[in-house]
Amino acid sequence: MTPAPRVVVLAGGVGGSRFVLGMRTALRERGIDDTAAALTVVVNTGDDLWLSGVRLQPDVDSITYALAGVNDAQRGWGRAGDTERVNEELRAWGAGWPWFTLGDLDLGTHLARTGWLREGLAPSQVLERMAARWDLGARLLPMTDAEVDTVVTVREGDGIRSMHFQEWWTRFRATLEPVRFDNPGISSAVPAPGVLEAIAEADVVLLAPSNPVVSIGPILSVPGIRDALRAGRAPVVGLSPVIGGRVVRGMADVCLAAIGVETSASAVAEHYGSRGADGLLDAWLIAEEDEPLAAAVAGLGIRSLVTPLWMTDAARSAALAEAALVTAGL
Ligand code: FO1
Repeated sequence: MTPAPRVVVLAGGVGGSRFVLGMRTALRERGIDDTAAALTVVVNTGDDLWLSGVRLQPDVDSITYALAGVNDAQRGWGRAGDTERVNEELRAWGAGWPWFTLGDLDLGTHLARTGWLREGLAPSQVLERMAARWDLGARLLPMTDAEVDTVVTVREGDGIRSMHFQEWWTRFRATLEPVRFDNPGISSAVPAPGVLEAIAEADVVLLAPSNPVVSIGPILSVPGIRDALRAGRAPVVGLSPVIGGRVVRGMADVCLAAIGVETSASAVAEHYGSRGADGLLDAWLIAEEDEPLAAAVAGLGIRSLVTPLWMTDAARSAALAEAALVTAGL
């Protein structure tokens, strides 16, 4: 029995959740029972925000709920079958954001988390406590315990203004042209406990097909994480979030344009860079539709694997995760 591979996945919310579920299944199908010992997920916390006095961690909650099987799979966030009685009352009070829905069960999460934060627990300790409620089959770590919410600066008329990422995303649906994304305070943040150790001990580190700018980007911006990936012995394997010139979810193309990256599988690979050229990637998984780009990816010094990338169901997600492990030689 070969020892279980130690897999680290850097992930955002919705695309990340699907891939992480697929990886858990792929490891189980390899006969690994204790997948939590084999699979560590480093989660983006740039989407986090304070609202109505509670701390929300959307990507952390999306992945936790998905692994627990209690997520609202249609919306991609929040709890299955949730209700909105408290939300209606918050609206009646004019509290919070009228365009942002806080479900009743979801509020339970935010209240529990906020209470523990106020008692002095760090976000990573809160996550460990919350994750223990379910048998998630993976270890979840926030990228950092510091508050580094993403701020989007947008062009509006002939001026520019900044807003929390969540307002840009949920109120304006990313329709205001972004000119830059920042995570104030991130330069003095440190990786959450366990993150650097997990990367150092990993047999493979995977960049999930999440938004390269607002999901994977903040993780790589936490001081020490990029260097740990480059210094580590584990191959870094990325999965393209772009298929056939289109982003799979969300408004990643708008984000990519803001940082001058064209929406193509090869351009995102170039954005992450090859390990040999001061970048991160050893390998890059692209969709069959993008097979013509394989040569361009190879030209970057990055091994590419053409494989089905659409995670249309659990089996496809597991097959993709298995392909990523094989690409890493596992
Ligand atoms: N997204 C929306 O488009 N509208 C909402 O009202 C909304 C509420 C919400 C509440 C909790 C939570 O964890 C996520 C929520 N999201 C909502 C999704 C959120 O904006 C995204 O999950 C990520 O931050 C982007 O990936």
